[in-house]
Amino acid sequence: MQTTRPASISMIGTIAGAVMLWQFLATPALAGEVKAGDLVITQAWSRATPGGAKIGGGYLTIENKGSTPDRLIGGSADVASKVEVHEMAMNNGVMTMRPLDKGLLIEPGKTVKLAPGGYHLMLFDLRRPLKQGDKLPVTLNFEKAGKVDLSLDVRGVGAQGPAGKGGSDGHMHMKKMPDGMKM
Ligand SMILES: [Cu+2]
Repeated sequence: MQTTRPASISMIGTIAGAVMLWQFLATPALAGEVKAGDLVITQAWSRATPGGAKIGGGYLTIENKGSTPDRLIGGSADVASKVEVHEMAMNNGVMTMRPLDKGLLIEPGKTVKLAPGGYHLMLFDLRRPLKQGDKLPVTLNFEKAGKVDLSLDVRGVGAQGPAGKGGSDGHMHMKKMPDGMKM
């Protein structure tokens, strides 16, 4: 949906732009598709953060259409001091998460989904709250595909979230999360 940007619309003409815009409005659940080498990234989104929350999450789907593996090793965002790739898992009945030190492997021909309750981007030290409807620019860093700019569509606080808060005392930054903040 890059074509909904004003610059592109002016290039392809008002009528075509209006059609594109209509298509965009008609399918609000579909985020834009971003291509980077053999990778196709779709459905990049985040969740609104309540009041003083300093941590946000990022979710997206990455497809590797090439014949060699790649790795999502990290990222950056103006809104955050640090962006990490995390994995969430049940550990002795407790939901914990940890950074993926070697990055997230994206095997050739496979699609990897970052979603609540599993792999996710973690945005630290948010400089402002994430608001529903925002387009949050982030840069992803892949081992082979390099740096990839995209934006996360910020959805509601409870969007596609797992039910319940869960006891999460196994991970340091979880302690800073206010009630109701779910990754
Ligand atoms: Cu995390």
